[in-house]
Amino acid sequence: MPLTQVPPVAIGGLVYGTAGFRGNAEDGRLDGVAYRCGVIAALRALSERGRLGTVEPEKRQAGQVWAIVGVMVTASHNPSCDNGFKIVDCDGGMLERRWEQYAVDLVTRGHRAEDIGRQLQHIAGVEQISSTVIVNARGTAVLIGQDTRTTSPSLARWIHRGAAAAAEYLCRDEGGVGRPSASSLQVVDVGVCSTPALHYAVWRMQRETWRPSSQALDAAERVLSEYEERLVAAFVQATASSPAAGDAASARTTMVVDCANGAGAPLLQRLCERLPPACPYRFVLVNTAVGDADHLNERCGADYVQRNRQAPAVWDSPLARSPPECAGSLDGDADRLVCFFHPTPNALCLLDGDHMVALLVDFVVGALLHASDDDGGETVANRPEGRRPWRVGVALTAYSNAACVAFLHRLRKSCEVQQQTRVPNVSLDIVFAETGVKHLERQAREYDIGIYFEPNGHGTVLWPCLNTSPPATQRHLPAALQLLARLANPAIGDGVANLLLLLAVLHARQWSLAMWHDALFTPLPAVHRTVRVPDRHLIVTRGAHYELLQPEALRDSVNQLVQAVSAAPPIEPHHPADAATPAPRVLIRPSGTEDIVRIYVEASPKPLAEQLAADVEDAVIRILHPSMP
Ligand code: G16
Repeated sequence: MPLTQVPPVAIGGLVYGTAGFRGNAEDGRLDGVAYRCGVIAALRALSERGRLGTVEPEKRQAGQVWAIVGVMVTASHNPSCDNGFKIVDCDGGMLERRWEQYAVDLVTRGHRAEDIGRQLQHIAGVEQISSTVIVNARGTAVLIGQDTRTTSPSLARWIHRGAAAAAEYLCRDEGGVGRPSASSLQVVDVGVCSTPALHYAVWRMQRETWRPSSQALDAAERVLSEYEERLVAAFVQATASSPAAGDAASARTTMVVDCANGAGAPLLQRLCERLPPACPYRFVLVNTAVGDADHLNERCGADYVQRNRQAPAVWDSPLARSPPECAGSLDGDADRLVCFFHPTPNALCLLDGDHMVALLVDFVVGALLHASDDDGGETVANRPEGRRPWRVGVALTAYSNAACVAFLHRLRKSCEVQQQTRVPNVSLDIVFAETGVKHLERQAREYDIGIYFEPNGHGTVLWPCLNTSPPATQRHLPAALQLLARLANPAIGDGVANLLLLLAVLHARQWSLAMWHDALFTPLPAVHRTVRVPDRHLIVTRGAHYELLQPEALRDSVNQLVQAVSAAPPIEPHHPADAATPAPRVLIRPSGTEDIVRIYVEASPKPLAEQLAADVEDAVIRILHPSMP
């Protein structure tokens, strides 16, 4: 398809927000954005092909590795009328910032075919995408995945057209010489999959060599099925190796999983079918109506449960009448998870990303400390060459509850105290990043083991030590952690993989969800609110803790409100180990995925948090939406 039949971008002022482009997709409004995402994905893959050819000539000799970029069609937790695009970079992670900017330029300024052509040439020049690369682009592919929205298949076709047109246009620019054959840049649609599965496919394929006969679709389907096999195998092994394995089937725990009527449902169904009868968990999947777009994320899913502290509506199961003791909710594209249980029929206890990060850090640090006990009397003198303390890093956002942060600091302190009299084996850092997996992931990758989570249920454990350390270090990673590493998605946070990972850890500890909930910390009362205003971008903040800078009137109002409640009489400590209850906190920021302002208030006791949140909401409306009554 030539560049002359380019659909227009029907939505103004789009930004590559927290996780790509998003908007209302009705009436083809996102077709133009899809097309331009295809263009960018093709260019990114071609630039990677060029880099592999010049920078890593040894790979040429060993056989070429794939140069792959993914585009996921999804608006994740948003309502079903929305859709969007998450571009998966060549390493399986989030798109590099420079390329985000190219994408924004193309979407906001590439109005006509000529504009797109000019920008294409500009990017090809800056990124040194040579004519040789464009013509000989075998082993280069754009993989398209889609969630279950009704608009996804047609948007996937527009991505396909954009990617193919970009490659064709650049070839034509070479004077018509060496027009690419059909197999040069391959653009393939893998159909419905979870976002993390697409990340995994890209991550895995770029570690493989291709042959002249290789078809990207075959390779993608193979690695996607390998992703499922890997998860099942690691979960079976992790839950079989615990001391309690082999107990009677009656001891099995039933885990109810709300699939949000989205892309996680078919994936989890396939995984569950392959679990052996001896598996200590029995999964009951609810909200699996993927053909019914109206029900996607509708009163269900991770976002709904986390923000409302409410159990999901269950559309397709009698379980609605008997609240489960062990449950989890995925979101529409299955990249996040929250867990919950009902201590009494009408109450809900939530286990969000804070509980997940606390459990996993506790487990990882504990395993590393314990491993050093097993080493017995290691000294600086007899420590094997190349071995140094494990650097464990935890990356959080300002939305993490102060009680969780306090727990992690206590853990860091206790880790230091335990190692005072011997050669330290573990160090623990706690760092903060702005909202968004893309920010957290960059921070977490700086460590040997990086753990990042957002309270909304996005997160994972990353194991950079397994890719970069000398093999000697790998051998010293305790077996329990090597197993966890196989359960975690190596490319990105993954709701389905995390479900299995967390259950494996709970099984190893012989903990129920209730024990997990009570064991680590008690969150301070927190309230989330969202407000729709005419222009959410009037809110300007600074840094990972979202210091409010603009509008000044709002900043001053919020400061006054916080000071007023801070001056209130002291409150009882919320956790016995906390010396004092932290001060009330208010965060206000524009969402990067929805046309809303997010307000987060943390204060104790709960009625104070509720009142403060209501007052802050009033201030936001008064200052940013003066016409509202
Ligand atoms: C995306 C991002 C998350 C972020 C969430 C909400 O998730 O990947 O990191 O927490 O959006 O972002 P915001 O507060 O800016 O709306 P998802 O699951 O919606 O793709």
